[in-house]
This record gives sequence, structure tokens and C-alpha cells, in this order.
Amino acid sequence: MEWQQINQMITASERILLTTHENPDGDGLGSASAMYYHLLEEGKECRIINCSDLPDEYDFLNKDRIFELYNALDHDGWLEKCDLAIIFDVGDFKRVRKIKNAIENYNIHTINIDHHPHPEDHPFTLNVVDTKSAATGAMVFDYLKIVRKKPIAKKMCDGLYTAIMTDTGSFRYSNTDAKCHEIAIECLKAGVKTSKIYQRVYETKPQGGVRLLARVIDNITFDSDGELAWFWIDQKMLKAANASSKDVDGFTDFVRSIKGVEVAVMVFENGSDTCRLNFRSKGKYAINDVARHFGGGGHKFAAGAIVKGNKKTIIPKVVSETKASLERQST
Ligand SMILES: [Mn+2]
Repeated sequence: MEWQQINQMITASERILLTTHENPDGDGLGSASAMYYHLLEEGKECRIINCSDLPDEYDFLNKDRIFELYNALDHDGWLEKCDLAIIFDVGDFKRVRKIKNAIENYNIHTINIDHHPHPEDHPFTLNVVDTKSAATGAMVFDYLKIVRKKPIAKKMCDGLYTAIMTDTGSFRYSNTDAKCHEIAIECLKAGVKTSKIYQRVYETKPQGGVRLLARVIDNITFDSDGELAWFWIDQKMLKAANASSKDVDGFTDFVRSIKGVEVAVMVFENGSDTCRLNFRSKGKYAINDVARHFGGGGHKFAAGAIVKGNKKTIIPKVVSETKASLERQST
């Protein structure tokens, strides 16, 4: 990997922006916070500025109030003199929203650290991608291991552990490898309270979200001899359950956990003539080609897309396209 190039660019910079994608997850946030504390030790002036608010379940990473929500008035003065932006787990540069404009307007050099695929003609100054890595946090761990003279500090480990835990579904998904466990060992030795982090992230489900899940479970449709399970959610269901759109995170993983199901698909009607599609596979079938067909993308076994249209028009297309893909792959 290009660790030395990253190191050179960081060394040459004074003021550094760290950021991750909209609707951030544990991987993007954990990676950014680990790097933040490292750069602070290096004497850099750095800030984590995201285009979305910090989700409640990650507030344990924010004891030092390190996560900021972008707003041009507050931040553009600082960004104007920024030397470098490090972007974590983004998948697509567009997913940092308005921060992309600021980076381009102020000609800030960029390092992209990610385990999602990016095209050859990527827009970054330096593109560091390892699609085999279970999490972006595992790449940040490697970088810190190589450049730090001191051990990785507890505060950095809190972020790294959160990144690995959330992107592997707590060390259960097919991307979990020996490396993930090695990182976990190092984090435990550094004093990370792993069960506390687990509880904070996973055992704080809002009641509305659980009520919504009950409705979803009641309406799963099975296809392709039970290997495909799909469901939809619309704004009416959300209202009736008193849930928010954030609550649907993890539903597709849950539906995939049913016996015999290989692929789970969610069609979520956003309310503004768009639907969010979510694809999860146990590993027998790749589903990112279907996501790509609908203009999205992602990993082989976890992908998504956002499409124009309502559930009436979208569901038949998504179901038939997914069924066709499963059929192609089983012959
Ligand atoms: Mn990730």
C-alpha cells in the first residue's frame, strides 16, 4: 500500500481536514477519529468536518467534541487555508456532498482511504484503495502501525475497534478475516471496552424502529425457492410505527438471517419519488451487479442504490432483475 506516500503528504501539510460520507457509519467515523488523535500527536492542526450530523449511537467517540457538522459560514474560512483533506470510506466522492465543493473551490489536496472500488480516473490526489480490506479502519490501523513509533493509543483504538466491529457485523460477516481479530486483540490490550461499544451501537434500538421491523417481518415475500427475500417500506408504515428513516438500517441484514435465504432486498420509498434499494447476500450470490444496474454500487455481498420512482414502479423491476441475476449465477 501507499503508506509512505500518505506519510509524505501528511508531513508536508499543516492544516488537515478529515471527513467521511453522508449518513456516516462506524467505519467512516471510527477511521476519522483514529486518524484525528494520531495527527494531533503529530502536532497537526486538524478537524473532522462531516456533511451529516453524528448519529447518537456514536457519541461515545465524541467525548472531546471532535465531530463537526459542515456549514459554510463556520468552516470555509478555515478550509480556505487547508493543505490536505483525508476522506474515509466514501465509496463515491459525491457522498461528502457540499464538502466536495469546498475541497475543489479551495484546491485542497486529497487522500482517499477506502475499501470500496473507485474508477481509474478518480478525482483524488492520492487514491489508496484495498477492496479486500474488511473495513477502512483496518487500513488506517495498518498505516498507524507503520508510521507510529509509539503504540496505537486507546483513543485511536476506540475508533478502530468501532470501524471493524460495525463493518463486520460484530465479526460475523463473510468479510471477517484473521486481520480483524488481530486488530481486536490489539484494541483489547489497549483497554478498549468492547462490550460497552457493542451495547452503545447495537443495544440502543429506538422503540419506533422495532415496531417498524414488526411490520416488515409481517410482509416479507419469498422468491426463487426461498433464496430471495424482499420487503418494502413506505412513509405510511414509518408514520404508523413512529419511526424515522434511520431506523431501517440493519433491516436487510436481519431478513438475510432467515434460514434458506441467500439474498435479502429492501425497497424503501423515501417520500420524494425516490426509492432506496438495499441488497445483502450470504455469499452464494454476488449482488453488486444488480445494484449497479440501478445506478448504485457497493461490495460483492452488500450493496445499494437510489432510484427514481415509487414502490409500485420500482418493486417489479428490482424483483425481476434480482431473480434473473440469481438464476444467471446458479447456472
Ligand atoms: Mn466501510
